[in-house]
Amino acid sequence: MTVRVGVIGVGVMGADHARIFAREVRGAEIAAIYDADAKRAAAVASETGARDLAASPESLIADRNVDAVVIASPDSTHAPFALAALAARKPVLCEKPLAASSREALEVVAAESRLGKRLAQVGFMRRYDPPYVAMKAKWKTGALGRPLMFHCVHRNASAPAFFTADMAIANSAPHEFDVARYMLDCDLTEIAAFQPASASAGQLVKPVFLILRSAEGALVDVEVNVNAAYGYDVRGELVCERGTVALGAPAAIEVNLSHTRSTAYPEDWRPRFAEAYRLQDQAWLNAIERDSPDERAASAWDGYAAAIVAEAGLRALHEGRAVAVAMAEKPGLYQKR
Ligand code: ISE
Repeated sequence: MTVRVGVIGVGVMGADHARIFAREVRGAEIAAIYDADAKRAAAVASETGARDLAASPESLIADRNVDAVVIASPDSTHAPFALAALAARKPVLCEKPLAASSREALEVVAAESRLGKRLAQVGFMRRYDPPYVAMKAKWKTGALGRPLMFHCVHRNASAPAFFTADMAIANSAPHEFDVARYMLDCDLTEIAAFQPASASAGQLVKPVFLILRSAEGALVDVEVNVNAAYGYDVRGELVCERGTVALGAPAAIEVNLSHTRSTAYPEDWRPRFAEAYRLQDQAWLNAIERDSPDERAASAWDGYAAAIVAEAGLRALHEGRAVAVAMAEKPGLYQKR
């Protein structure tokens, strides 16, 4: 089976997904591309062999030659396009965040529940990253005992001038919120947020330090530092009752030169998570072929969960106190079977 994929938005991530579907996975072809920048759409279409340039996102979703839709347009458009794809009963892979607010994410959850079928997957690709997967498999063997703490570090080399501390919580940290829920197999119930004093206050966004509690009582701490300067660096260590398990550096080479041993850091997340994106996109295609969701996939409910934790985190930062995460009731469609 060949899934005919339509891609809405071919900026950084959309263009990457289009290349992955065209060249790096089995069972897909790029049927149509839409981007608000027509030149960019044409360039990615010719690079990926796309058959069609759609006139609008709506016409791409409605196109009978498009079986499934990737949404990688600006964040505020994710939920409306996801809802349109669900209305057309087409599987959708939506880049994170699923929606601009938890309320809007719940609309996607409600629409999918009404369909009675999980058709939406959110692009929380870390669930497919081999080191995170191995970390989870290790503690699940039982040898380490129960998880007590999960230390997370998320550093970007630099952030654009418009980036704010709120965006560090609403846009960057959701990766950790999702991977913590995935790793610990339970929800996050409380969050507190702090920022250090800094000599360069007022210039660059300072790091944000988050402490969360899980439903089973484990603690999660997350450093989000969007102006770390030295490179892209994601770390994680799970501290369990009898030992710990930490992420290694995948695909990093070690150089010995001039009396020094060194490893390089990438400029952004794409090299670090290249394999995770590939595995995620392949799993999405396989799920479409099987007509049942991938068990590791982030569902619309997971997209909602990340959004509601981020909203509690923003309140925690602004109000200077720990805030409880008030999750809606989980619809039956998303209960584990
Ligand atoms: C960026 O916004 C992303 O979405 C990437 O997936 C993430 O790894 C990166 O750190 C973020 O800045």
